[in-house]
Amino acid sequence: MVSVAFDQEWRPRLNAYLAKRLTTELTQPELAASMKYSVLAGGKRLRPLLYLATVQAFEPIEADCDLAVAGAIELIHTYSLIHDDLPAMDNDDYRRGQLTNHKKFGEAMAILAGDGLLTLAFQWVGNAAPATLAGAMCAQLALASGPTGMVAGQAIDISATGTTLGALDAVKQLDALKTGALLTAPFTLAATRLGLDDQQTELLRDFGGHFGLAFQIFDDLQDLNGDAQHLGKAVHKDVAAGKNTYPSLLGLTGARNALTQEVTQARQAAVQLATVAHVEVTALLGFLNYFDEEMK
Ligand code: GRG
Repeated sequence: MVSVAFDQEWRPRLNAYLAKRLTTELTQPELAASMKYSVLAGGKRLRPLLYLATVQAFEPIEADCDLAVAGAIELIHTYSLIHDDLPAMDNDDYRRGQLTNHKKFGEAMAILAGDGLLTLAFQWVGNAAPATLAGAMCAQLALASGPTGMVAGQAIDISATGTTLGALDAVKQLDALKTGALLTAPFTLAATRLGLDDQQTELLRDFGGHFGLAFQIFDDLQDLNGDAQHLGKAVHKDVAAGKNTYPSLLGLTGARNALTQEVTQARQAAVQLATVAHVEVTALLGFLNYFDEEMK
């Protein structure tokens, strides 16, 4: 998925960092167990690795600061999954290959685990970021994850349940907030941490925006593969169920074309960034291989 050398170095370091801090810093045993259960269950670590890869394109990663910021992004992502799985939301039984948090620890503790992860993220960034940048980075994280970003997307999704949004633009807006905002956060946070100029920041945002859309289209296509043996039938099922997915709006070929287009645009943004900033973006481009399976 990511470039091999980058992944082999930073994925284990990030996982060890998360395990160590969650083991040493949390004092309430039941809450600690519940928070650790979901974070340490694994997951692709896409968002924190995107942050680290972006920083590394420009300068060496500073473990004390950058692992805290990367880890914080993963804490917020994990909180969102715990809350998304709750009976009041998606009511899911399994996540990351194991029982969902509320199935294991009960609903009340799962809510608190999510609350704990969300707030801990801001503690980590506030303490680890350079003093002159900590406020801005906390605000950026809030903007992406809170009521102007991911939480708003989730609210739109909940309000639209059972209705078909119908228009491609409406689905794009929903996804840009629900999954895209937190997927773009690694780039905006890295831009601030690195002190990038407006043009470089815009190109990174561009990469993040296209990556986020590609991620959602890919996720929709992959869901479909699991749904039925015959893809055409599965798309038809999505349409009949009023699902707001790219294949149900665009058809299978249309969704695959849209995925290819987003990946192409993300690649163009990264290549342009490499040119204007005179940096190496191999690790960033490596993330685009994630989508290969649906682009054959
Ligand atoms: C509850 C405030 C609140 C927000 C929830 C992220 C989210 C918003 C809901 C998740 C719903 C979902 C499964 C969307 C599909 C795309 C997605 C975000 C998948 C999960 O992210 P991955 O694939 O997960 O990066 P891992 O486990 O690999 O980290």
